[in-house]
Amino acid sequence: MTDASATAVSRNGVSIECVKGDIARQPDMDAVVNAANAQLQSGGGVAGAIHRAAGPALTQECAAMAPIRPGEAVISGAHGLPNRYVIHCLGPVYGHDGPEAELLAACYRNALDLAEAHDLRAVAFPALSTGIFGYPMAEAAKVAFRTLLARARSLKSVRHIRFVLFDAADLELHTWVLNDIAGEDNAT
Ligand code: AR6
Repeated sequence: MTDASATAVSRNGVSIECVKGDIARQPDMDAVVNAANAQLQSGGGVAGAIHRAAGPALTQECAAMAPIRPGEAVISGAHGLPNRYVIHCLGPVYGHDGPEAELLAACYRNALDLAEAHDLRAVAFPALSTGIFGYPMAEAAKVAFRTLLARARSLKSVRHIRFVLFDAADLELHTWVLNDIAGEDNAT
């Protein structure tokens, strides 16, 4: 379950919130996003939590869609997870896959496009690329929220975007960046 709701910003009837919690425990979301590897197999961090909770059927389903490239997103069933779908994104490895910001933004856009194509209302994201892939968290948060706020203006089915952060410091940083970017965005 979600531990704490920190902040929410609304654009065009779409709410974007940051919470502290585990991406594999978001039962009120239609889809959760996986910080995947190219082969769409289990791993550490988010991918480990999602594949453990979903079970081996997720790995089997994903094998047919692999490999994917940085910036790409694909969708699968959720199997043992309490959601309808998993959207798998391959974020850029910082300092290796470039241009990083464009590839990271593409992940968020492509994930939302898949959610729209499946008429989903609520989608939860982890902070893609900020763990094993080494993207500095503040920089990644700016890319993520700029992309989500811009895309929120044209979303038709998605109404609720949740950003799930693993610990209190990450939540605090994301809350700050979301409010800052939402303020900039209001000023334009
Ligand atoms: N719920 C929410 N956030 C989490 C969770 C969780 N259960 N676990 C970790 N985080 P990462 P990446 C945070 O490494 O950087 C995988 O093994 C974590 O603190 O999962 O995109 C794949 O197989 C960090 O801030 O994703 C790939 O090879 C963020 O989620 C590679 O790692 C992302 O961390 C992907 O690396």
